[in-house]
Amino acid sequence: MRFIDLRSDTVTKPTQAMREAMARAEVGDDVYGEDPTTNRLQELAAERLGKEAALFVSSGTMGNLVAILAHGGRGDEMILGDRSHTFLYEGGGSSSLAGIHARLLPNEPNGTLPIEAIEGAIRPNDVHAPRTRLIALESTHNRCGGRALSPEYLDRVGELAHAHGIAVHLDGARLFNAAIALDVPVASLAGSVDSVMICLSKGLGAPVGSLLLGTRQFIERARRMRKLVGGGMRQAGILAAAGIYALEHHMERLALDHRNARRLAEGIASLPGLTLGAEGDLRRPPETNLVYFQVDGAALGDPSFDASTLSRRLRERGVLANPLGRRADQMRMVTHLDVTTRDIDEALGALRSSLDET
Ligand code: TLP
Repeated sequence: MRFIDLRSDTVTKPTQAMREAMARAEVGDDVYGEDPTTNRLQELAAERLGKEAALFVSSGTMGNLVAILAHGGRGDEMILGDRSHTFLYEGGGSSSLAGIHARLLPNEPNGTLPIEAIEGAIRPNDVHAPRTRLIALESTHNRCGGRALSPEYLDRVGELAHAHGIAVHLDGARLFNAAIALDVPVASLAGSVDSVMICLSKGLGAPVGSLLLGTRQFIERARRMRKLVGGGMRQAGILAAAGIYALEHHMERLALDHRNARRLAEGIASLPGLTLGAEGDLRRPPETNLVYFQVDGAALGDPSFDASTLSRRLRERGVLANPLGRRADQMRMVTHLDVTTRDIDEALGALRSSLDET
């Protein structure tokens, strides 16, 4: 059975052309800095994002961890959002491996942290307090419905942070989606942050890999940290070739994923028992490729019907989507390279018939 897999944009498989680029890749030992394809990927990404240097890492989680390790030291503090991926889904690596203390601020529904709240959370220079070293942002913001942070907001946070000698790290796992949605060059979203992590294996469709970008000096420190956590790769050019292919061929097409997400959202909004939108931000159409909705069994006359039940029924109909939330009252569907507009219409059909069963 062929599944329409809407669980995440991480599930994309390399295209034939991408596989061919991988097979052709010239390789060397990247721990010696001798892999020509990895070097080319790093240069290409640095140029696209307007940063001095880049480092290829195995995953987004590793990119964020390596950034945190390179920015801070044990007992330093990092300001970040309570819905951020780094806080929720990275195994607590910032505290357990980097020894960084987290100062959580509630995310606004649009993924921002209010400027005044950030300012208020910066520690005074006092022996009792940890030192605020880092502010971590995320764009697009996954749990805030895939919303994109504006260049103006990023500039304001950068200004505030730098006035206090604090660095800013941006989890840009889906930064290209943000650039497409805002219709701005991706470099305009990275200009005022000190480091940025981008993922190649989400909407861009590479099988593996992320990049961490920043100044040359920062990337040198990050390279040491990557080795420390076991992330030094050898003939990584095979993977980097997929990344180059993705950057060169798969960026513009993200607009199609966004259109598909809106089509899916419009269909969902018309179904009983489902309310479009991420928690705290209902009925908002998606800006990018993440479609969140709430599942209300009571409204369908069956309080036991939740997102887990819906997920099971969808699977029986060839559609994969994950339930979310402690009470399984939410669901996320993600559009990507391996999902066509026709698949979206089929998925809507499967949703409709799953609800009709109740
Ligand atoms: N997100 C995954 C899951 O971990 C939830 C997904 O399916 O969305 N930052 C952000 C904003 C992310 O969404 C993710 C992955 C990461 C970092 C981590 O990337 P990987 O999975 O490559 O470690």
